[in-house]
Amino acid sequence: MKESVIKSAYEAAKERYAAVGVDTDAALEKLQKIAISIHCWQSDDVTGFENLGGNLGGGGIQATGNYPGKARNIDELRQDIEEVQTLIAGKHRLNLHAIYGDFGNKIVDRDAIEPAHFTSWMQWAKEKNLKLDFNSTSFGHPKSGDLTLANPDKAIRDFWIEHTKRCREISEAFGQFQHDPCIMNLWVHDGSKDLTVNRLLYRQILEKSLDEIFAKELKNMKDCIEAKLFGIALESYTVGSYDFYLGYGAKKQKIVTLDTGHFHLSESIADKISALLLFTPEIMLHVSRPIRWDSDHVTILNDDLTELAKEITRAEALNRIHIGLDYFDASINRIGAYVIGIRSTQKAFLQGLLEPIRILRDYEAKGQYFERLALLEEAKGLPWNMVWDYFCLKNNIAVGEEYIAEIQKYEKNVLSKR
Ligand code: RNT
Ligand code: ZN
Repeated sequence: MKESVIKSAYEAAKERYAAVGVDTDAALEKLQKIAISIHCWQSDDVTGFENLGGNLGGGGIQATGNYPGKARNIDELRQDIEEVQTLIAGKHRLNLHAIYGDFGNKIVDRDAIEPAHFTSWMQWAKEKNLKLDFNSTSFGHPKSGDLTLANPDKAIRDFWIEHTKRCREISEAFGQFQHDPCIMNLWVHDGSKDLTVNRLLYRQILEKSLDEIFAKELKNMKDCIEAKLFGIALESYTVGSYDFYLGYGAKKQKIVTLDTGHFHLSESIADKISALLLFTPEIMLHVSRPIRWDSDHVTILNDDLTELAKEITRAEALNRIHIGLDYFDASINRIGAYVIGIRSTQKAFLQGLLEPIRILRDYEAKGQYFERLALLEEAKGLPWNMVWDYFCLKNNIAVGEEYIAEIQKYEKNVLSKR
């Protein structure tokens, strides 16, 4: 695309936005600083590099599709992330799961992982200007079963408590190394396929396990806890429901992770932001796209996402929000899936930053509700996309659909040879 066209379009957009009291340069400056925590697991369908012979199904999550080119080892995964980096603007983070350690050919069980298994990740991430985040992994293991941290069987429970404690130490090591707190997410699939008469019991056990895991104060990492509505084969009951973790997070001042696929489909995740901001320290997001269920489709720029981003910018809460992605589509080019999701998330936040909020709030304060609704409608058509194109140009990355050709090239030269 011609540089001069993008620039003059931006100048026109800038004027148009100024008319509704919005400074596009200031919005771009803020967008530049938004870091997205890129989930490593889209590149290999959540397989990981353990040599334990586990399978995903064990924990109620599922990647569907069989598109060629999936990353088969650490080098390929890193190569893919490096490719993604060339197609997105800004400085971002990489979100690792415990099963992605650098284990070589060794079998390292989950209760034996340590920071040393992630040294090469820390070094590589530093070279690539990425900060690391982390996740404990309860699924895809012979001891996963239906219950991990909420298991009445002490031996199994202790195994997972040990695993999660070790994950916190690994996160701490990341945080120290990168001089920036590592955000560690804890999600366990624990639940029941059919009716249970012990709802309280399992929740009591989970609470105790969490207390034990979090007993040690760590300074360079932050804990997040993630709820879920249900999982495949665990449909009747989820121990770590939203009520459970919201209560736990408010009481113990832990960060609650909002995965946009983990609620009833008609529930607004955007509406939760302002409530959580009042009672929990920060918020972690898992931006995903549920289709009929927690299907983890590639994130796209839809109303749910723009509303979520707007609620965050309206609350001026960007400094209290961690934006992570969480989807895994194995049916299309996986690098393309990354780039679509990351760019769409940035576009949503840009729209939030460009909202004519001052005038809208003024209308609202005066009870001018027709005017408020009219401007909200008109704002949807303001030329945010010209601002977006300019953002890409400024950052020296593919503008608009130009990135499609880049990904096709990568598929031809790299992915098709795997
Ligand atoms: C599962 C949760 C969880 C996982 C990742 C892989 O439903 O969303 O966050 O998707 O940890
Ligand atoms: Zn999630």
